[in-house]
Amino acid sequence: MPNASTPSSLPTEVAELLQRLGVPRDAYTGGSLPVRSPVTGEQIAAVAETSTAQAAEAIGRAHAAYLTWRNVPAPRRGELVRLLGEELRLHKADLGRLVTLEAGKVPSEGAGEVQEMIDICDFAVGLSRQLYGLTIATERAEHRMMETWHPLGVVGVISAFNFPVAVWSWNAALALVCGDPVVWKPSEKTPLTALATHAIAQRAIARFGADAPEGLLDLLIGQRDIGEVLVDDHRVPVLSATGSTAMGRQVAPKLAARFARAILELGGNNAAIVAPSADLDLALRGIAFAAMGTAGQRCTTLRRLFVHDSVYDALVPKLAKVYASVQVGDPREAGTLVGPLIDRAAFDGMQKALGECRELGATVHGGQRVDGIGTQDAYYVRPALVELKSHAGPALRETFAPILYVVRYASFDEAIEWHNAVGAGLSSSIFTLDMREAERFMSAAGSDCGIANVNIGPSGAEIGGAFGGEKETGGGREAGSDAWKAYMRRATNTINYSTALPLAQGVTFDI
Ligand code: UN1
Repeated sequence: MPNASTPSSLPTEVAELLQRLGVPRDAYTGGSLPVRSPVTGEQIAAVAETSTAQAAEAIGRAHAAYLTWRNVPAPRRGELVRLLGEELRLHKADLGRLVTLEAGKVPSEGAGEVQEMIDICDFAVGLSRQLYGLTIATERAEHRMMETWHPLGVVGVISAFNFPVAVWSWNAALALVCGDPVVWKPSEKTPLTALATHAIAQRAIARFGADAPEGLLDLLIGQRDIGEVLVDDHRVPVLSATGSTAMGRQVAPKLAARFARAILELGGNNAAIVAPSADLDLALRGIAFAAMGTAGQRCTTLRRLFVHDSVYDALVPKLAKVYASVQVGDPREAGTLVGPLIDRAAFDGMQKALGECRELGATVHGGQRVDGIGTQDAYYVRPALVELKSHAGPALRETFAPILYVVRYASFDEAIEWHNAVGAGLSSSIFTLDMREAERFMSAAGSDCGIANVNIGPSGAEIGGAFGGEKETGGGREAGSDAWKAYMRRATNTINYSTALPLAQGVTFDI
């Protein structure tokens, strides 16, 4: 295990990575925004911030780019995304490592995040030849009715620290093939991976050539006021925002007031049901990754577990053992599965929730700080498993930390009721071998989430499906399936190739 005496060359390694990834030195040295690595807690860079005036200028450039880019044929636009995917493949190791150092993810998850970017690029390249509209039967003779999909305009992207680059790519890869420029405001906690991604994308643009207008992809570094520029600017007809439900509550009314589209990916309070017939060994592994992976800092993290009375004693003590033994530590060390929390606020939020649990008389396994890694400003915790007497208290809200609340249930109806009794509606799972239960869970009367899985935890979705959720999760859908439609406008076209002018609904208007 690493300890405080391990000499840290982290800032040097970060600078080397940024250099290899093509980020100019003045973008990350001497700027006004300090960047801290959650791995050691030390400062690793000082990034130059975008002013609100510069942000507005970037939106202006992006809007001008839209006027050109929309006329480039979609399959040709797809070629740019193909090149982006190629550049990401070339830089996967370095960008993945930077995700580890800046966001604290363990290496396989850092690399996995870049793989998710590559996957969505591949998906979008295919999509660039499949932006299909329907041909619709018309009620009028010698007429044709069809729909066409057109580019919409500048797409604003506000992303969070926990998926510092993949969320941009879900939006950017689709937006680009759909004919839309992208202006991105990453989390102020993870600007370095954004700068690196931007540099990679600029290389793809340079290879693509003159068809790509200036301002097609832009990056705004800063705090909330910079995000607000994107929210308020009428030249941004669609905004994808990932973050807390509180953030969504601020953003959504402003977008609605100017009739912009909102793609909101907000909080999750994801649950799993472990039914009497569950394969408990598989459930144990599925739960462990979903609840402790990414140190509980995915929006899809498993936070609530409903275990049937008949299997509770066979499963929960084993789970408690895994919680006690899982390797928590510096993500640069081999074997680490649980890295650091992003910052002190995350640690304090976790301790507060655990305190409330103790007051409720819950049994709390783990949750304590793991010392001796990095500086005092690095926050490592043993994941917490909390056996609750009832589905109450902090289990009803999202705490962005590795806490898994476990509640015993007796009837399937009761489990479904508790499952749906929270504000968020992102992801969900059931572990069962009973097909009736599985189907009920996925039915209209089952899980109310945007994602409902069987014998898989709620996290770690592939990009081929539409990603997002209901209720306080915000209703947005990104990535696969037909999520692309949010980035385009639909026109319904009716063409008359007759010499008559029959009106719909049999209306006559003889002049
Ligand atoms: C997020 O946590 O913001 O399904 C996104 C997953 C990942 C994406 C999570 N593919 O867990």
